[in-house]
Amino acid sequence: MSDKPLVIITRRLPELVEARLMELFNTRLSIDDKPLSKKQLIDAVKEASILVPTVTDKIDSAVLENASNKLKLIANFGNGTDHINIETAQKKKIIVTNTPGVLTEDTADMVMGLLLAVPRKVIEGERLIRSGAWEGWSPTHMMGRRIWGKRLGIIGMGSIGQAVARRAIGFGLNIHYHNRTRLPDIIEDAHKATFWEDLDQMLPKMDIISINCPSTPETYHLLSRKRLSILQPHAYIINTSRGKVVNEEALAEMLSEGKIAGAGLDVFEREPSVSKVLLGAPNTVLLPHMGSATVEARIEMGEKVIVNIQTLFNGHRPPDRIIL
Ligand code: 8YV
Repeated sequence: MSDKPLVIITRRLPELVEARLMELFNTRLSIDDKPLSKKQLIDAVKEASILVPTVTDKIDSAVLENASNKLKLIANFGNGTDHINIETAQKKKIIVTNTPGVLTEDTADMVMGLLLAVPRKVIEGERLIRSGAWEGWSPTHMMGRRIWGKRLGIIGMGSIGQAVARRAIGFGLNIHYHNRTRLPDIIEDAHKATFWEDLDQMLPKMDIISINCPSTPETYHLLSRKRLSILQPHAYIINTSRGKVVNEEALAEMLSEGKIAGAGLDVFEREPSVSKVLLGAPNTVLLPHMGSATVEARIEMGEKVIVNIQTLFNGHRPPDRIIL
């Protein structure tokens, strides 16, 4: 048995990343790639010096209260850390890091994929062909809505929001955004972006909404039933951030009733479960949380994790610390 600090990885990571983790550290890999149960997570925080979780591990205060003094770092494999109770971690002097920057462009690409797929009925068309029921071209068949010239309202204009704006400009969309803080003029000008301090004022003017803010207590149900009801009935919603930012039940009902034109969702409130109403809603494209699922992003996320661990072992502060 090694006396080096133990690094516990909760899920399978790309081969390259796992091999490097094994070379560098006393690493325990996940064999079966199943999300850890609460009991397994508690055992892990009791034993590990470093824990490498993912979005599927709920590291709440009940889990963290069981952490031994050995646990120095939770090096999250992913950007969002809403599944980790950072406050309790900080109280227990456990550093939490994430993997910023490396999944920005891929997530923004997925926003564009959904933003094109929903109004232009891409998936519906594909399903029709495969069903064998296509009877040929007709002037009024599969009519979607034009993207060019429409207003895109981005909620959360951090690096992913800005990457979406850069792409959306190329598709002729007019960029609007709501953010906790207004961006400097130079960034606003570069994105030809209009700032809305008041989300309630922005929402009824938009044709498409893209949610790109993190999930925090403040953003929980930011798109509440009330806010969803002030959207124009021809509006589309794209969410690649976190399901909890939208009242999913209200959204599903309003999609089914035709009060919102459509939605492209890569994230859900209770993953991996998706409500039946949402599954049956029209003009809705549902994806299994794959916004950052490229080989490149997942390797770079692994590299970030390794750098954070190695920096700590070298006696320095890991670069991607989450600070409340
Ligand atoms: C990751 C994500 O795949 O980084 C995030 O916040 O939502 C995803 O793109 C996931 O978090 C991995 O843990």
